Amino acid sequence: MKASTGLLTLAAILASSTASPTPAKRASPLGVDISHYQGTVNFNTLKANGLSFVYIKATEGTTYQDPNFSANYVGATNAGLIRGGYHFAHPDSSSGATQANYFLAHGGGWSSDGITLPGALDIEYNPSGAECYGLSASAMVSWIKDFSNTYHSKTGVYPVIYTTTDWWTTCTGNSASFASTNPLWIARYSSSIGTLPAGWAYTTFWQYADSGPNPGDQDEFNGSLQGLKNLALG
Ligand SMILES: *[C@@H]1O[C@H](CO)[C@@H](O)[C@H](O)[C@H]1NC(C)=O
Ligand SMILES: CC(=O)N[C@H]1CO[C@H](CO)[C@@H](O)[C@@H]1O
Repeated sequence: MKASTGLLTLAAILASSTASPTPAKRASPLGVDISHYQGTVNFNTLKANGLSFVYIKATEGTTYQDPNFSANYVGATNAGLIRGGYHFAHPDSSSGATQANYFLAHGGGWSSDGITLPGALDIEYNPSGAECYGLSASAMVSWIKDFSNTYHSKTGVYPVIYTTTDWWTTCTGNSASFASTNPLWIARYSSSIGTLPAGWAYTTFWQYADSGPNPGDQDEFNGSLQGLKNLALG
C-alpha cells in the first residue's frame, strides 16, 4: 500500500520490476484494498465482478485522513461488500495507543455486524526515512503491541496486521508474539505466498498483486465466504 507522500512502497517497487502475476483462478473470496489514489471507485462494478470485500484506507500516523474514506466506505456498504478500514503506521511519530485511538476516531471502528472487518494495521517499509523507522526490533514489537492492545480494548477484536515477511523479519526480529491473536495479511506479489512470519501457521489475507482487473491492490481471503463473514462477526 502507499503512504500519503505518494512514494511507492518497496513492495510496490519490487513488484513493478516484473509483470504482476496473472492469478490462477481463485476459489476463495476476492477483494481489493484502495485509497484516494484510486479516485472515485464504482463499488457496484466491484460487486458485479465477483468481489466480496474491500479494505479502505482511513488514516496515517495522527495527522492524515484519507479524503475519500467516507465516500469509499459508504459506497462499499451500499454495494453490499464486506469492508473495513486500514491505518498506515508511522511508528516514529507517536505511540501505538495514540495512533490506534486516532484510527478508531476516523473510520477504523469495528462492530459485530457481519459486514465490518477488523481494522488493519498497515506496517511496512518507511516511505520516507530510516529503515524500521529508527526503532529497534524490541521497540517495534512494543509499539505494535500498544496499537493492537488499544484497538482490542476498544473494540473486542485484535486488528489484522498487514506487512511483508521481509519487513517483519527485519524490523521486529521476526516476532512470533502476535500469531495467536492477530489475523495476518501478507503482501507478496507472486504465484505462491512464500515463507510466513514466525508463529503464524497460515495467512488470513493475501495481497497477491498491486494491480489487476479491479482498482487497487488485489487481495484474497484464505477461507470460505462464510469464514470471511465470521471474521466480520468477531
Ligand atoms: C490457508 O489456511 C489454511 C488453514 O485454514 C492453511 O492450511 C493454508 O496453508 C493457508 N494458506 C496460506 C496461503 O496461508
Ligand atoms: C467520491 C470522492 O470523494 N472522490 C474523490 C476522491 O479523491 C479524489 C482526489 O484524489 C477526488 O478528485 C475525488 O473527487
